Amino acid sequence: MSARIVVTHPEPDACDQWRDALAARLPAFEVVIDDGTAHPDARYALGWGPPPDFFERAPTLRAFFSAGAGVDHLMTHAALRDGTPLPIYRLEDAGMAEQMAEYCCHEVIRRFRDWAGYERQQADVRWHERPLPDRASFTIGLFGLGTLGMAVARALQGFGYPVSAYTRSARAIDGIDCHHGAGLASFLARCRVLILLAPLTPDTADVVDAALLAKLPPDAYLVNVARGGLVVDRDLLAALDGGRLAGATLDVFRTEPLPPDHRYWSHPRVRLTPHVAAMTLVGPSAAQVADKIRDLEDGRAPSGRVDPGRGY
Ligand code: NDP
Ligand code: OXD
Repeated sequence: MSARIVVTHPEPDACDQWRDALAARLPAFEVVIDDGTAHPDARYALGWGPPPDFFERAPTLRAFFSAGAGVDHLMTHAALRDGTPLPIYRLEDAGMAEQMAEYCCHEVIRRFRDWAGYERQQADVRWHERPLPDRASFTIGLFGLGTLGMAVARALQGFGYPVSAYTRSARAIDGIDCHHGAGLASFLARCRVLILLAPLTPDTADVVDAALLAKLPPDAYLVNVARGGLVVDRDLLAALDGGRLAGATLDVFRTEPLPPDHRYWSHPRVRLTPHVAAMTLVGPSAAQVADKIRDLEDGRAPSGRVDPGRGY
């Protein structure tokens, strides 16, 4: 009997796509979609937000693969949140880095070139050149400089923007002004646009609060493409209402879908998208997961293993 891989995902279409993509790349395996029954002999599983009893029903797993780059959906799972010996692997780029760079550059350029101002002028039938800010002092700050953050940083540098970054550990990267630890305040003080691209962990939960926002330059702009849980919504709304922050582009929220009565939907200083900054591409992602499964089968250690102590 062939070894089994179980796919668990809240969206039925995604289950079908992952099952077919993995089965095509791993013919020696039987790939099945979780149907809520026991999987006494499953060797690997892949997915997003597994049901509460999933790990009890699949006690023989050798690894779980996240169907995304983020693993907060696993690190907060009741069976895993107190630390887990089960190896968890995350997606690394797999076609997301390019999308994330595109999304963030779009928002930065929109702010830098003041396209919103030109849209207002068009509505007023007004021909007027708006001033261009000094590019050399228009620093873009990245809170998190991992696989996706690096792609964003390099793309922004391609347009000539100075890039600063704040990370959990000390980093030294050519051309990027790197900060960590107590360097948070000096990092924030130069961010004309602050982009959040760190995972949601106990250390980053609620990190963007009133105190942090107050350390940004007046008229700064926020882009959150990480997780909604990094931001204290009440404090962000207060900073936007008071004009302390010029605006925010939000792709991720504490509750998704964002409830229809949430103030973000209609706030004049908020632009929002429904968690699409970098979408999982099943083809390249399944190819990456298949490579990792082959590595494990052959006794090699694949990259992208989550450190449960760090939470990412
Ligand atoms: P990585 O694990 O490659 O990078 C994470 C980065 O965050 C690292 O630089 C890490 O620091 C930094 N970090 C972690 N903890 C902290 C902290 N306490 N303070 C400051 N920095 C911290 O992740 P990816 O780049 O692949 O993905 C980042 C996140 O993007 C994902 O976790 C996910 O939440 C989100 N995402 C959103 C998508 C969307 O469509 N909106 C799509 C895909 C991902 P260090 O370098 O020291 O380790
Ligand atoms: C991810 C995401 O983590 O889609 O990949 O947010």
